Amino acid sequence: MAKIQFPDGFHWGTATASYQIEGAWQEDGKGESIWDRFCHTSGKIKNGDTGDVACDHYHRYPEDVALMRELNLSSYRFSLAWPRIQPQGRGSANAKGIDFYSRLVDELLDAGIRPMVTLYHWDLPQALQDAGGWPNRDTAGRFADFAEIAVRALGDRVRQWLIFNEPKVFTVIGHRIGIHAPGMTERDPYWRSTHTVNLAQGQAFRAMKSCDAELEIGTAFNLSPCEAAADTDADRAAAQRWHHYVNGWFLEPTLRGRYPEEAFPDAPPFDVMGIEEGDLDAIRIPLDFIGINHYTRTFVRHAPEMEDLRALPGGPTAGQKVGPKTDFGWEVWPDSIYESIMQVTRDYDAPLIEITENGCSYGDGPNDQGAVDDGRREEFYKGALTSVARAIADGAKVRGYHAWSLMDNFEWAEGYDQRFGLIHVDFATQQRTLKRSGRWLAEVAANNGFDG
Ligand code: IFM
Repeated sequence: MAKIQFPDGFHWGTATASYQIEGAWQEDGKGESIWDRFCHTSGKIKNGDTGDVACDHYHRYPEDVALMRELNLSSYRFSLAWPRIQPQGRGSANAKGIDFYSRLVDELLDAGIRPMVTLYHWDLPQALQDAGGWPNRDTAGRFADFAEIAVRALGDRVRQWLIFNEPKVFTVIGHRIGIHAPGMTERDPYWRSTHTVNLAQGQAFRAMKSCDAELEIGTAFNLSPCEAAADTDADRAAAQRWHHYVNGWFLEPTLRGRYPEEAFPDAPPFDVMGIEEGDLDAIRIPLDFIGINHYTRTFVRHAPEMEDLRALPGGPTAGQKVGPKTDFGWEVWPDSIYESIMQVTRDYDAPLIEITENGCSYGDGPNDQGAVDDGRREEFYKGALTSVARAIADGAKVRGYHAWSLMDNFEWAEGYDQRFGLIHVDFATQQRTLKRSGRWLAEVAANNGFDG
Protein backbone atom coordinates (compact mmCIF):
# COMPACT_ATOMS: atom_id res chain seq x y z
CA MET A 1 0.00 0.00 0.00
CA ALA A 2 1.61 3.29 -1.08
CA LYS A 3 1.06 6.47 0.85
CA ILE A 4 -0.52 9.19 -1.30
CA GLN A 5 0.61 12.46 0.22
CA PHE A 6 -0.21 16.03 -0.84
CA PRO A 7 1.98 19.12 -0.48
CA ASP A 8 1.79 21.13 2.75
CA GLY A 9 -0.91 23.76 2.61
CA PHE A 10 -2.91 21.86 -0.02
CA HIS A 11 -6.54 23.08 -0.04
CA TRP A 12 -9.26 20.50 0.50
CA GLY A 13 -12.64 21.77 -0.58
CA THR A 14 -16.03 21.19 -2.07
CA ALA A 15 -17.89 23.17 -4.72
CA THR A 16 -21.50 24.20 -5.20
CA ALA A 17 -23.46 26.71 -7.30
CA SER A 18 -26.12 29.23 -6.34
CA TYR A 19 -29.07 27.93 -8.36
CA GLN A 20 -28.29 24.33 -7.48
CA ILE A 21 -28.47 24.80 -3.70
CA GLU A 22 -29.81 28.16 -2.53
CA GLY A 23 -33.56 28.05 -3.15
CA ALA A 24 -35.22 31.32 -1.99
CA TRP A 25 -35.72 32.12 -5.62
CA GLN A 26 -37.89 35.16 -4.94
CA GLU A 27 -36.68 36.33 -1.57
CA ASP A 28 -35.17 39.60 -0.41
CA GLY A 29 -35.51 41.37 -3.73
CA LYS A 30 -33.89 38.71 -5.91
CA GLY A 31 -34.72 39.06 -9.61
CA GLU A 32 -35.71 36.24 -11.94
CA SER A 33 -32.88 34.28 -13.55
CA ILE A 34 -32.92 32.35 -16.81
CA TRP A 35 -32.95 29.16 -14.74
CA ASP A 36 -36.05 30.29 -12.81
CA ARG A 37 -37.78 30.95 -16.12
CA PHE A 38 -36.55 27.72 -17.73
CA CYS A 39 -37.59 25.49 -14.81
CA HIS A 40 -40.98 27.16 -14.62
CA THR A 41 -41.58 26.32 -18.28
CA SER A 42 -43.30 22.99 -18.51
CA GLY A 43 -41.42 20.06 -20.03
CA LYS A 44 -37.91 21.46 -19.65
CA ILE A 45 -36.72 19.62 -16.51
CA LYS A 46 -37.08 15.98 -15.52
CA ASN A 47 -40.05 15.40 -13.20
CA GLY A 48 -40.91 19.11 -13.44
CA ASP A 49 -38.29 19.82 -10.77
CA THR A 50 -37.15 23.37 -10.05
CA GLY A 51 -34.51 25.10 -7.93
CA ASP A 52 -37.18 27.11 -6.08
CA VAL A 53 -36.22 25.48 -2.79
CA ALA A 54 -33.30 23.20 -3.76
CA CYS A 55 -31.23 22.56 -0.57
CA ASP A 56 -32.67 25.68 1.10
CA HIS A 57 -29.07 26.73 1.65
CA TYR A 58 -30.14 30.39 1.69
CA HIS A 59 -31.67 29.76 5.11
CA ARG A 60 -29.56 26.82 6.26
CA TYR A 61 -26.06 28.04 5.43
CA PRO A 62 -24.85 28.00 9.08
CA GLU A 63 -25.74 24.29 9.30
CA ASP A 64 -23.99 23.68 5.98
CA VAL A 65 -20.83 25.47 7.06
CA ALA A 66 -20.86 23.40 10.26
CA LEU A 67 -20.97 20.28 8.07
CA MET A 68 -17.99 21.59 6.10
CA ARG A 69 -16.10 21.75 9.38
CA GLU A 70 -17.03 18.16 10.08
CA LEU A 71 -15.54 17.36 6.67
CA ASN A 72 -12.29 19.11 7.71
CA LEU A 73 -12.50 21.37 4.66
CA SER A 74 -10.16 24.29 4.24
CA SER A 75 -11.79 25.72 1.10
CA TYR A 76 -15.32 26.19 -0.18
CA ARG A 77 -16.15 27.20 -3.73
CA PHE A 78 -19.60 28.72 -4.26
CA SER A 79 -21.19 31.05 -6.78
CA LEU A 80 -23.07 34.33 -6.58
CA ALA A 81 -26.56 34.51 -8.05
CA TRP A 82 -26.21 37.59 -10.23
CA PRO A 83 -29.95 38.47 -9.99
CA ARG A 84 -29.74 38.36 -6.20
CA ILE A 85 -27.22 41.19 -6.42
CA GLN A 86 -28.51 43.03 -9.50
CA PRO A 87 -32.14 41.90 -9.92
CA GLN A 88 -32.35 43.31 -13.45
CA GLY A 89 -28.71 42.67 -14.35
CA ARG A 90 -27.81 46.36 -14.24
CA GLY A 91 -27.87 49.28 -11.84
CA SER A 92 -27.14 49.51 -8.16
CA ALA A 93 -26.73 46.52 -5.89
CA ASN A 94 -29.53 44.93 -3.88
CA ALA A 95 -28.25 45.31 -0.30
CA LYS A 96 -30.04 42.20 0.93
CA GLY A 97 -28.45 40.06 -1.77
CA ILE A 98 -24.99 41.32 -0.88
CA ASP A 99 -25.76 40.82 2.78
CA PHE A 100 -26.50 37.12 2.29
CA TYR A 101 -23.13 36.47 0.65
CA SER A 102 -21.37 38.65 3.17
CA ARG A 103 -22.82 36.62 6.05
CA LEU A 104 -21.86 33.38 4.31
CA VAL A 105 -18.28 34.60 3.80
CA ASP A 106 -18.00 35.61 7.46
CA GLU A 107 -19.37 32.26 8.60
CA LEU A 108 -16.76 30.48 6.45
CA LEU A 109 -13.89 32.61 7.70
CA ASP A 110 -14.97 32.05 11.30
CA ALA A 111 -14.86 28.32 10.57
CA GLY A 112 -11.33 28.63 9.14
CA ILE A 113 -12.51 27.90 5.60
CA ARG A 114 -11.24 29.84 2.58
CA PRO A 115 -14.11 31.25 0.50
CA MET A 116 -13.58 30.92 -3.25
CA VAL A 117 -16.24 32.73 -5.25
CA THR A 118 -17.47 32.01 -8.78
CA LEU A 119 -19.06 35.07 -10.34
CA TYR A 120 -21.14 33.21 -12.89
CA HIS A 121 -22.41 29.66 -12.59
CA TRP A 122 -25.15 29.99 -15.20
CA ASP A 123 -27.97 32.04 -13.59
CA LEU A 124 -28.10 35.08 -15.86
CA PRO A 125 -30.70 37.71 -14.90
CA GLN A 126 -33.75 37.09 -17.10
CA ALA A 127 -33.91 40.82 -17.90
CA LEU A 128 -30.55 40.52 -19.67
CA GLN A 129 -31.76 37.48 -21.55
CA ASP A 130 -34.74 39.54 -22.69
CA ALA A 131 -32.21 42.05 -24.03
CA GLY A 132 -30.44 39.33 -26.05
CA GLY A 133 -28.45 37.41 -23.42
CA TRP A 134 -24.94 36.18 -24.15
CA PRO A 135 -25.26 36.51 -27.94
CA ASN A 136 -25.63 40.25 -27.32
CA ARG A 137 -22.22 41.90 -27.04
CA ASP A 138 -23.55 44.41 -24.48
CA THR A 139 -23.87 41.64 -21.92
CA ALA A 140 -20.06 41.69 -21.57
CA GLY A 141 -20.17 45.22 -20.17
CA ARG A 142 -23.06 44.40 -17.84
CA PHE A 143 -21.07 41.44 -16.53
CA ALA A 144 -17.95 43.54 -15.90
CA ASP A 145 -20.10 45.98 -13.86
CA PHE A 146 -21.45 43.07 -11.82
CA ALA A 147 -17.91 41.76 -11.26
CA GLU A 148 -16.85 45.13 -9.90
CA ILE A 149 -19.83 45.33 -7.54
CA ALA A 150 -19.06 41.84 -6.24
CA VAL A 151 -15.40 42.58 -5.66
CA ARG A 152 -16.12 45.88 -3.92
CA ALA A 153 -18.56 44.12 -1.60
CA LEU A 154 -16.61 40.96 -0.79
CA GLY A 155 -13.04 41.45 -2.01
CA ASP A 156 -11.77 42.49 1.41
CA ARG A 157 -12.46 38.92 2.59
CA VAL A 158 -12.60 36.84 -0.59
CA ARG A 159 -9.17 36.70 -2.21
CA GLN A 160 -9.71 33.87 -4.75
CA TRP A 161 -12.21 34.40 -7.55
CA LEU A 162 -13.40 32.45 -10.56
CA ILE A 163 -14.94 34.47 -13.35
CA PHE A 164 -16.91 31.75 -15.13
CA ASN A 165 -17.92 28.21 -14.46
CA GLU A 166 -17.50 26.00 -17.53
CA PRO A 167 -17.95 28.56 -20.30
CA LYS A 168 -17.95 25.74 -22.85
CA VAL A 169 -20.83 23.97 -21.16
CA PHE A 170 -23.23 26.84 -20.59
CA THR A 171 -22.71 28.26 -24.07
CA VAL A 172 -23.15 25.02 -25.96
CA ILE A 173 -25.82 23.30 -23.86
CA GLY A 174 -27.82 26.48 -23.33
CA HIS A 175 -27.38 28.06 -26.77
CA ARG A 176 -26.97 25.21 -29.26
CA ILE A 177 -28.26 21.96 -27.78
CA GLY A 178 -30.97 23.83 -25.91
CA ILE A 179 -31.54 21.49 -22.97
CA HIS A 180 -30.23 24.08 -20.48
CA ALA A 181 -31.43 27.64 -19.99
CA PRO A 182 -32.05 29.72 -21.99
CA GLY A 183 -32.93 26.84 -24.35
CA MET A 184 -31.56 28.33 -27.57
CA THR A 185 -30.56 26.14 -30.52
CA GLU A 186 -29.52 28.29 -33.50
CA ARG A 187 -26.01 28.14 -34.86
CA ASP A 188 -24.94 31.78 -35.29
CA PRO A 189 -26.15 33.13 -31.92
CA TYR A 190 -24.36 30.19 -30.31
CA TRP A 191 -20.99 31.12 -31.79
CA ARG A 192 -21.64 34.76 -30.93
CA SER A 193 -22.44 33.84 -27.33
CA THR A 194 -19.00 32.22 -27.01
CA HIS A 195 -17.31 35.42 -28.16
CA THR A 196 -19.30 37.65 -25.79
CA VAL A 197 -18.40 35.34 -22.91
CA ASN A 198 -14.71 35.61 -23.78
CA LEU A 199 -15.01 39.39 -24.01
CA ALA A 200 -16.89 39.49 -20.72
CA GLN A 201 -14.13 37.52 -19.06
CA GLY A 202 -11.46 39.94 -20.28
CA GLN A 203 -13.45 42.99 -19.19
CA ALA A 204 -14.36 41.51 -15.81
CA PHE A 205 -10.74 40.53 -15.13
CA ARG A 206 -9.54 44.08 -15.76
CA ALA A 207 -12.37 45.63 -13.73
CA MET A 208 -11.61 43.35 -10.78
CA LYS A 209 -7.87 43.95 -10.92
CA SER A 210 -8.41 47.68 -11.06
CA CYS A 211 -10.26 47.40 -7.73
CA ASP A 212 -7.51 45.25 -6.22
CA ALA A 213 -4.48 44.07 -8.17
CA GLU A 214 -3.68 41.44 -5.54
CA LEU A 215 -6.84 39.37 -6.05
CA GLU A 216 -6.20 35.90 -7.43
CA ILE A 217 -8.45 35.39 -10.42
CA GLY A 218 -9.11 32.29 -12.51
CA THR A 219 -11.91 30.62 -14.43
CA ALA A 220 -13.18 27.06 -14.03
CA PHE A 221 -12.65 25.40 -17.42
CA ASN A 222 -14.20 22.00 -18.06
CA LEU A 223 -11.51 19.83 -19.61
CA SER A 224 -11.62 16.31 -20.98
CA PRO A 225 -8.97 14.30 -22.85
CA CYS A 226 -10.31 13.26 -26.27
CA GLU A 227 -9.70 9.83 -27.76
CA ALA A 228 -10.63 8.33 -31.12
CA ALA A 229 -13.77 6.18 -30.99
CA ALA A 230 -12.32 3.76 -33.55
CA ASP A 231 -8.79 3.05 -34.65
CA THR A 232 -9.10 5.00 -37.91
CA ASP A 233 -7.42 8.11 -39.31
CA ALA A 234 -10.80 9.81 -39.59
CA ASP A 235 -11.66 9.27 -35.92
CA ARG A 236 -8.17 10.23 -34.78
CA ALA A 237 -8.43 13.51 -36.69
CA ALA A 238 -11.93 14.07 -35.32
CA ALA A 239 -10.67 13.52 -31.75
CA GLN A 240 -7.94 16.10 -32.33
CA ARG A 241 -10.45 18.63 -33.65
CA TRP A 242 -12.79 17.99 -30.74
CA HIS A 243 -9.91 18.49 -28.32
CA HIS A 244 -9.16 21.92 -29.78
CA TYR A 245 -12.84 22.80 -29.61
CA VAL A 246 -13.78 21.44 -26.18
CA ASN A 247 -10.54 22.15 -24.35
CA GLY A 248 -9.30 25.11 -26.37
CA TRP A 249 -12.26 27.30 -27.29
CA PHE A 250 -11.97 29.34 -24.09
CA LEU A 251 -8.46 28.56 -22.85
CA GLU A 252 -6.74 29.58 -26.09
CA PRO A 253 -8.30 33.05 -26.46
CA THR A 254 -7.88 33.67 -22.72
CA LEU A 255 -4.22 32.74 -22.49
CA ARG A 256 -3.02 33.24 -26.07
CA GLY A 257 -5.45 35.70 -27.67
CA ARG A 258 -6.50 33.32 -30.48
CA TYR A 259 -9.37 31.03 -31.36
CA PRO A 260 -8.21 27.50 -32.23
CA GLU A 261 -8.95 27.23 -35.95
CA GLU A 262 -7.51 23.69 -35.86
CA ALA A 263 -10.93 22.65 -34.55
CA PHE A 264 -12.46 23.09 -38.01
CA PRO A 265 -11.78 20.95 -41.08
CA ASP A 266 -13.34 23.66 -43.28
CA ALA A 267 -13.90 27.35 -42.55
CA PRO A 268 -14.04 28.44 -38.89
CA PRO A 269 -17.21 30.36 -37.94
CA PHE A 270 -15.35 33.61 -37.27
CA ASP A 271 -17.56 35.57 -39.67
CA VAL A 272 -20.66 35.09 -37.50
CA MET A 273 -19.08 35.71 -34.11
CA GLY A 274 -19.09 39.49 -34.17
CA ILE A 275 -15.33 39.74 -33.62
CA GLU A 276 -14.22 43.39 -33.75
CA GLU A 277 -10.81 44.91 -34.08
CA GLY A 278 -8.90 44.71 -30.79
CA ASP A 279 -11.18 42.05 -29.31
CA LEU A 280 -8.56 39.33 -29.16
CA ASP A 281 -6.19 41.61 -27.27
CA ALA A 282 -9.00 42.54 -24.90
CA ILE A 283 -9.77 38.89 -24.30
CA ARG A 284 -6.21 37.80 -23.57
CA ILE A 285 -5.54 37.99 -19.82
CA PRO A 286 -2.91 36.63 -17.44
CA LEU A 287 -5.15 34.57 -15.17
CA ASP A 288 -3.53 33.96 -11.79
CA PHE A 289 -4.55 30.32 -11.78
CA ILE A 290 -6.45 27.85 -13.92
CA GLY A 291 -9.49 26.13 -12.48
CA ILE A 292 -10.02 22.64 -13.87
CA ASN A 293 -13.41 20.97 -13.70
CA HIS A 294 -13.00 17.38 -14.68
CA TYR A 295 -15.38 14.43 -14.85
CA THR A 296 -14.35 11.91 -17.51
CA ARG A 297 -12.63 11.41 -20.88
CA THR A 298 -14.42 11.75 -24.23
CA PHE A 299 -14.43 9.35 -27.16
CA VAL A 300 -14.95 11.11 -30.48
CA ARG A 301 -16.01 9.92 -33.93
CA HIS A 302 -15.79 11.50 -37.35
CA ALA A 303 -19.27 12.92 -38.01
CA PRO A 304 -19.64 14.43 -41.50
CA GLU A 305 -23.22 15.39 -40.63
CA MET A 306 -22.09 17.72 -37.82
CA GLU A 307 -21.90 21.31 -39.01
CA ASP A 308 -18.59 23.15 -38.52
CA LEU A 309 -16.70 20.51 -36.53
CA ARG A 310 -17.51 17.29 -38.42
CA ALA A 311 -16.97 15.45 -35.14
CA LEU A 312 -19.14 14.24 -32.27
CA PRO A 313 -18.72 12.31 -29.01
CA GLY A 314 -19.50 8.62 -29.42
CA GLY A 315 -18.13 5.16 -28.86
CA PRO A 316 -15.68 3.69 -28.20
CA THR A 317 -16.20 1.27 -31.06
CA ALA A 318 -12.84 -0.47 -31.35
CA GLY A 319 -12.97 -2.76 -28.32
CA GLN A 320 -10.94 -0.40 -26.09
CA LYS A 321 -10.83 -1.09 -22.39
CA VAL A 322 -13.41 1.06 -20.62
CA GLY A 323 -14.23 1.73 -17.00
CA PRO A 324 -17.52 1.27 -15.15
CA LYS A 325 -20.22 3.93 -15.51
CA THR A 326 -21.65 6.20 -12.83
CA ASP A 327 -25.43 6.53 -12.52
CA PHE A 328 -25.22 9.45 -14.94
CA GLY A 329 -23.58 7.15 -17.50
CA TRP A 330 -20.17 8.86 -17.24
CA GLU A 331 -17.19 6.55 -17.43
CA VAL A 332 -14.99 6.19 -14.34
CA TRP A 333 -11.46 6.49 -15.70
CA PRO A 334 -9.06 7.79 -13.06
CA ASP A 335 -6.22 8.52 -15.51
CA SER A 336 -8.25 11.14 -17.32
CA ILE A 337 -7.89 13.82 -14.64
CA TYR A 338 -4.12 13.26 -14.77
CA GLU A 339 -4.20 13.78 -18.56
CA SER A 340 -6.17 17.03 -18.29
CA ILE A 341 -3.90 18.45 -15.60
CA MET A 342 -0.80 17.53 -17.59
CA GLN A 343 -2.22 18.97 -20.81
CA VAL A 344 -2.63 22.38 -19.16
CA THR A 345 0.76 22.06 -17.49
CA ARG A 346 2.47 21.25 -20.82
CA ASP A 347 0.57 23.62 -23.08
CA TYR A 348 0.52 26.72 -20.88
CA ASP A 349 3.87 26.69 -19.15
CA ALA A 350 2.93 25.03 -15.87
CA PRO A 351 0.40 27.51 -14.45
CA LEU A 352 -0.95 27.37 -10.93
CA ILE A 353 -3.95 25.01 -10.94
CA GLU A 354 -6.89 24.40 -8.66
CA ILE A 355 -9.17 21.45 -9.28
CA THR A 356 -12.42 23.36 -9.02
CA GLU A 357 -14.73 20.36 -9.56
CA ASN A 358 -14.45 16.59 -9.73
CA GLY A 359 -17.03 14.05 -8.70
CA CYS A 360 -19.54 11.39 -9.64
CA SER A 361 -23.25 10.70 -9.49
CA TYR A 362 -24.52 7.68 -7.54
CA GLY A 363 -28.02 7.42 -6.16
CA ASP A 364 -27.21 5.65 -2.86
CA GLY A 365 -29.52 6.72 -0.05
CA PRO A 366 -29.79 5.94 3.67
CA ASN A 367 -30.04 2.22 4.61
CA ASP A 368 -32.09 0.80 7.51
CA GLN A 369 -29.59 2.18 9.99
CA GLY A 370 -29.73 5.59 8.33
CA ALA A 371 -26.19 5.33 6.93
CA VAL A 372 -25.32 6.10 3.31
CA ASP A 373 -22.85 3.46 2.20
CA ASP A 374 -21.61 4.93 -1.09
CA GLY A 375 -18.45 2.86 -1.49
CA ARG A 376 -18.42 3.47 -5.25
CA ARG A 377 -17.99 7.21 -4.65
CA GLU A 378 -15.16 6.56 -2.19
CA GLU A 379 -13.45 4.43 -4.87
CA PHE A 380 -13.98 7.18 -7.44
CA TYR A 381 -12.27 9.75 -5.20
CA LYS A 382 -9.41 7.37 -4.38
CA GLY A 383 -8.72 6.89 -8.06
CA ALA A 384 -8.99 10.57 -8.94
CA LEU A 385 -6.84 11.76 -6.03
CA THR A 386 -4.17 9.18 -6.82
CA SER A 387 -4.02 10.71 -10.31
CA VAL A 388 -3.89 14.27 -8.96
CA ALA A 389 -0.98 13.29 -6.69
CA ARG A 390 0.79 11.69 -9.67
CA ALA A 391 0.37 14.90 -11.69
CA ILE A 392 1.87 16.92 -8.84
CA ALA A 393 4.80 14.51 -8.67
CA ASP A 394 5.25 15.00 -12.43
CA GLY A 395 5.52 18.76 -12.09
CA ALA A 396 1.95 20.09 -12.15
CA LYS A 397 1.38 22.98 -9.74
CA VAL A 398 -1.93 21.87 -8.28
CA ARG A 399 -2.65 23.55 -4.97
CA GLY A 400 -6.26 22.59 -4.25
CA TYR A 401 -8.99 20.05 -4.91
CA HIS A 402 -12.74 20.69 -4.72
CA ALA A 403 -15.08 17.74 -4.78
CA TRP A 404 -18.35 18.22 -6.63
CA SER A 405 -20.36 18.49 -4.59
CA LEU A 406 -20.76 19.34 -0.92
CA MET A 407 -24.28 17.92 -0.97
CA ASP A 408 -26.82 16.41 -3.34
CA ASN A 409 -28.47 19.22 -5.25
CA PHE A 410 -30.40 20.33 -8.31
CA GLU A 411 -28.66 18.77 -11.31
CA TRP A 412 -29.98 21.06 -14.07
CA ALA A 413 -32.00 19.23 -16.75
CA GLU A 414 -31.88 16.08 -14.59
CA GLY A 415 -33.62 17.78 -11.68
CA TYR A 416 -32.99 15.93 -8.41
CA ASP A 417 -32.42 12.57 -10.12
CA GLN A 418 -28.63 12.67 -10.09
CA ARG A 419 -26.86 12.86 -6.74
CA PHE A 420 -23.27 14.11 -6.60
CA GLY A 421 -23.00 14.98 -2.89
CA LEU A 422 -20.67 13.94 -0.10
CA ILE A 423 -23.73 14.70 2.00
CA HIS A 424 -27.09 13.10 1.26
CA VAL A 425 -30.05 15.48 1.19
CA ASP A 426 -33.61 14.31 1.74
CA PHE A 427 -35.34 16.96 -0.34
CA ALA A 428 -38.70 16.44 1.43
CA THR A 429 -37.33 17.16 4.91
CA GLN A 430 -34.00 18.89 4.11
CA GLN A 431 -32.33 16.34 6.40
CA ARG A 432 -28.58 16.16 5.69
CA THR A 433 -26.65 12.90 6.21
CA LEU A 434 -22.91 12.59 5.81
CA LYS A 435 -22.16 9.77 3.38
CA ARG A 436 -19.38 7.20 3.75
CA SER A 437 -17.46 9.03 0.99
CA GLY A 438 -17.72 12.26 2.99
CA ARG A 439 -16.27 10.59 6.07
CA TRP A 440 -13.46 9.18 3.96
CA LEU A 441 -12.64 12.54 2.40
CA ALA A 442 -12.71 14.16 5.84
CA GLU A 443 -9.94 11.75 6.89
CA VAL A 444 -7.97 12.50 3.73
CA ALA A 445 -8.24 16.23 4.42
CA ALA A 446 -7.20 15.77 8.05
CA ASN A 447 -4.14 13.70 7.05
CA ASN A 448 -3.39 15.57 3.83
CA GLY A 449 -3.25 12.18 2.14
CA PHE A 450 -4.27 8.54 2.39
CA ASP A 451 -3.03 4.98 2.00
CA GLY A 452 -3.54 4.18 -1.67
O1 IFM B 1 -23.69 20.01 -11.50
C1 IFM B 1 -22.74 20.32 -12.47
C2 IFM B 1 -22.11 21.66 -12.19
O2 IFM B 1 -23.05 22.68 -12.11
C3 IFM B 1 -21.13 22.02 -13.28
N1 IFM B 1 -20.19 20.95 -13.48
C4 IFM B 1 -20.70 19.62 -13.66
C5 IFM B 1 -21.64 19.28 -12.51
C6 IFM B 1 -22.20 17.85 -12.70
O3 IFM B 1 -22.91 17.76 -13.88
